[in-house]
Amino acid sequence: MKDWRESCRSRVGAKGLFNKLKEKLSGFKESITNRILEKAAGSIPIIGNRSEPAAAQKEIRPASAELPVKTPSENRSGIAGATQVEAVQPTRISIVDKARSLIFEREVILDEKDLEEPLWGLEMALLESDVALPVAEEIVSSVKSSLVGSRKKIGSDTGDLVETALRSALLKVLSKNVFDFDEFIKNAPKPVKILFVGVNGTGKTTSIAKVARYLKDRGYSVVLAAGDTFRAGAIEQLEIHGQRLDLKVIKHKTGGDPAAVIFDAIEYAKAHKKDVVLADTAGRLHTNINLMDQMKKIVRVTKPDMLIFVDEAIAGNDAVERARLFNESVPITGTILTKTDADAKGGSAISIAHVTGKPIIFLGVGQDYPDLVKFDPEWLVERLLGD
Ligand SMILES: Nc1nc2c(ncn2[C@@H]2O[C@H](COP(=O)(O)OP(=O)(O)O)[C@@H](O)[C@H]2O)c(=O)[nH]1
Ligand SMILES: [Mg+2]
Repeated sequence: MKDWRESCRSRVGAKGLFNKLKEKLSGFKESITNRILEKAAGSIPIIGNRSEPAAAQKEIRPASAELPVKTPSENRSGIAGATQVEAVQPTRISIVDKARSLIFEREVILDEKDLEEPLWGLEMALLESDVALPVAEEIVSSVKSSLVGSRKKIGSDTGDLVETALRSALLKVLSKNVFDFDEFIKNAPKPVKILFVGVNGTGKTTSIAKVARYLKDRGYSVVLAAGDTFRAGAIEQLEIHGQRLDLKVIKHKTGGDPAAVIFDAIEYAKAHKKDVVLADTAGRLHTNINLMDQMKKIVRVTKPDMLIFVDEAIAGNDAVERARLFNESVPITGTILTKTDADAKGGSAISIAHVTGKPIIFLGVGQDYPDLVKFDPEWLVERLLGD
């Protein structure tokens, strides 16, 4: 089978996932790199490798008045034996360019003061991208501790140095809570009961259909429970997915008790030896006490093996805050973050697991059934820092 990371890559392919954040991180890399080069330029006599001063001199010669002249033998593009002599045109070399050539294989020590401004810029960039404050602070402090103090060998890898610091800071916050959905399904007693909750319109029903397809593709039998008995048309919406995916949908009438529908779906799954029950619920706001109490009742009656909170990445900090409050009300297993294909900021994807202490399980990356990506911190970091 094709490596799933490869298939994720092709799924989101040209889509501009988290483009704005990506741009900001790249701006940060550039500002630190320039800072390092400026510092190196200002401190060459002190930090330069004293055993090679001549080499350093040679490097900057093009900036001086003494221009190198190509000899005929060096003039490789010329006709052999020709006596044509061609002067290299003087070029304006900036202090950063000069430093770049001088400091290759030399060392610069970055102190807190050097990093103050770029790190402030990084924190602002993260906050503007809807990364939650404690998460932004943790990323900044982790980048700072990898860059400050130790002697850094500066060469062609200056950009790599900053990228490595950013990469490990992001991975640290993203990898705190990882969860292998496939392993869980494989090992859990059947039927595995999965309940989907969240506010209205975030993509619960669509995500249920995507997860159903994901499980079907992996050989599991699935039953759908039409637990959104509140919204007109919600049962029909799930039924259409059921028809398309050839899955049994257990339903009652609109206005019925959602806990009873889901309970029936579980009984059906037991009787027919189905592997997984995916239960839909009505959208509810975390501020609506009655509906939050109803959710608690559904959980009490149906005892789900997984409680998945669904929210949309484009909601940014709101999504993170809702996840936190849902998790406080009924402990969630993790989150499906939808509509990442429409989210340029990426802040909720970076913050939600950290703030709730529960993993992101899948990302929704579009409206079609295969537009579901199993969450992988390394994959996300690659999207943010890769070319
Ligand atoms: N672009 C995009 N749209 C999505 C995604 N997930 C769901 N949607 C759309 O969001 C809208 C609401 O989805 P629905 O599943 O009905 O939300 P629910 O009210 O939470 O059940 C629909 O138009 C879906 O097609 C996603 O990952 N990307
Ligand atoms: Mg729905």
